[in-house]
Amino acid sequence: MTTNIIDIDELAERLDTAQHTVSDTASLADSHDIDINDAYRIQNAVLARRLGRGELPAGIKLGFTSKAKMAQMGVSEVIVGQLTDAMRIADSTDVDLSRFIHPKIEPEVAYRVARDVDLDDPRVDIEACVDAVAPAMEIIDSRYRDFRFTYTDVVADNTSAAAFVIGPWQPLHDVANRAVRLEVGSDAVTGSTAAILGHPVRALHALHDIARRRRIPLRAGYVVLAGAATAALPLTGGVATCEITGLGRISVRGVR
Ligand code: OOG
Ligand code: MG
Repeated sequence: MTTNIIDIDELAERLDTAQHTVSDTASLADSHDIDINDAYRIQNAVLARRLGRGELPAGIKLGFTSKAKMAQMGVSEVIVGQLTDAMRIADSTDVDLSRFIHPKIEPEVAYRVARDVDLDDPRVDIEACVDAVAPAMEIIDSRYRDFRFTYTDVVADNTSAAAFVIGPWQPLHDVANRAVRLEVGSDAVTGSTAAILGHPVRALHALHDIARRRRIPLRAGYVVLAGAATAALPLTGGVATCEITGLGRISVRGVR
């Protein structure tokens, strides 16, 4: 039985508790009729709880900007989630895997927002609002059992955001058609930045559009993760490395 009476705070509490107690929860869609507006409201309420614990906004991530990810997760529309400073892991350091339920890692392109974006000014060129680009990896950790969710579930769950690593920033330049390689232990997956909506810069335009519609602030200093270029790999113990031709190589080591 599903219900269409939705208590945003109760569902946000459930997802937030799953995250910080490192225990999974059932799909919200099993018991509730949630539409996309409710899903973003729940996401904001989850974020509010994190900010209430002293975390600071650090950026925005896009999800499902590549066919590989859409196919892996069975979902087909671009989504956004919110990053905080507590999710940031320094390049070439250890990450404590006991923080996560069932972490996966994926290669990303990161952009840096150079100035606050006025969402009401139709003349704003989003590409002119970013000044740097870097190789990155995202650790995703769905709060849902077995990483199974619907489109609205994953939006409510802050698009599985759990942690991210950014490599050295380079002045903004075109990163079309760059080879991407992710290695985790003996597992590897390869792809191209072209998998990100044809060109990663299109992720910025998609973000600008969603940010305007959903009133998501884009502030100076924010990181934007453009979305994975390949399917994600399970993050087990050992070293995970991402290399993007011309952008560089970054790594983290999963430890328990
Ligand atoms: C949702 C997050 C998708 C991406 O880069 O496409 C995402 C998930 O796969 O659990 O971050
Ligand atoms: Mg991602």
